Amino acid sequence: MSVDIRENLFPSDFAWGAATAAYQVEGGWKAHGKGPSIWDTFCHGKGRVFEDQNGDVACNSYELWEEDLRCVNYYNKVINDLLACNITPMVTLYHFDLPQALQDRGGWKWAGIAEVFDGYAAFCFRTFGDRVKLWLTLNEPYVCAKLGHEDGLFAPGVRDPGVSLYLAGHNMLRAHARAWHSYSALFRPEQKGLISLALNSDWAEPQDPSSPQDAAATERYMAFTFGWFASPVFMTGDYPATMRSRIEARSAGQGFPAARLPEFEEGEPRVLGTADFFALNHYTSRRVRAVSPSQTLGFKGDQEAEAEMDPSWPVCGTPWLAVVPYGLRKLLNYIKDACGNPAIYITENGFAQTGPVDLNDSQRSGFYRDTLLEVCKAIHEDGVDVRGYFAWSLLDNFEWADGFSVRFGLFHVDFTHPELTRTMYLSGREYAKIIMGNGFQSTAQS
Ligand code: PNW
Repeated sequence: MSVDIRENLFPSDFAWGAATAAYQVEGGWKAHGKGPSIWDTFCHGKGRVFEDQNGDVACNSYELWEEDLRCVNYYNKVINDLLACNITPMVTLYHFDLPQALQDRGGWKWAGIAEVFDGYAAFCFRTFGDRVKLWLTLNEPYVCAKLGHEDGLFAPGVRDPGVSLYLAGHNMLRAHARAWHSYSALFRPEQKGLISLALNSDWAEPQDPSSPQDAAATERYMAFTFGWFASPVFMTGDYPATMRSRIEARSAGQGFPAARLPEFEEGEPRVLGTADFFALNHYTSRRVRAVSPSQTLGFKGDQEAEAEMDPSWPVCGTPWLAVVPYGLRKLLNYIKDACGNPAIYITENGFAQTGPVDLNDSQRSGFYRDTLLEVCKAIHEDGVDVRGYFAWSLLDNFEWADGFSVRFGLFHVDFTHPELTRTMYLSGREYAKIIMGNGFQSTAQS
């Protein structure tokens, strides 16, 4: 079936959205009795974030959502305001900012965190679940594990190659599974919502398409990034076989008493099937090549693959983000095949701007258009069940270790102005037109 870009291109009930995250926009870091989170601690240290910036105030959404909002009712008010504006909230329970008090007990490396998370999730279901029907437990466990516990580039800033990331990832899966089971057993019968977790994934292709070594390295790369969390939840209930066998063999060779990749234990809540839809955060693509085996302890040695940019791909504001719209279509097909054709929400996708502010961000507008055309092809030509697309992000915000130097917003935020003035970018207007037309009918020339 060919796609006519002058027609409505998306299903009539397609969900359009824009995403944010608490630490990145709210500020209010000590407001109304809030204790510090690991990102507060991380940013208040030196040399970790661009120009030692922090999210103490960020976009100050905590106050600017409406001046008279106060702590207890903040999220209730946000949810009610969204519903009043005919916007359906999809709520993420954990987006990188763990309470520091839990980090002090070991954070995601502490097995007990699964019960604590489950209790917190149940509180949220009980408090907000009458109105919130779409839930995500965790945002990007891969990024939290790898950047937070292997590279130390994100909070909690742990640099412990090859060990901590697997433990943190494992406890995140245990926590997620418990929350899904609690929702299913205790809340779903009445609240009738859906719950999943947001997994980030690049699309990967072999550096040399004719090289079997590069093809195998590409498979390993997908197994170690996508499969690490998708396989336990959507495919087999365990980590990918290649992760298990490689890490087991290497751990033994490195003198560890047990494999560095934990086991899912008998008697623990089942992880397989604990997602009611697939939530995908996608930003970029990579070319992957095989590297020589190395005994160096770490995720990279376990994976034995090197991911690189294709020089022909344009790079937007931040160096890791090559713009490859077709990669999203390929990845959607990959998920369809690997995970049994799940309903998919694209819960984050976006384009970064750095340097001088350009409100006339035609490149970003073009990025959204090109990318959404690929999503359309995936829906209509490939039969992928894509249910929604949420742009990252609604507002320019605190971009983690890049501070305020990298801007992803549909709205510019003037962080030098005391009122943190919001101004819509051209891309915000163009995205609104796409949403209004449920496709490209009002913007397409061809
Ligand atoms: C996601 N990387 O994180 C997060 O969910 C958002 O909070 C964030 O603002 C957005 O992407 C843009 O970066 C990522 O280094 C952070 O590959 C870093 C990477 C990928 C995703």
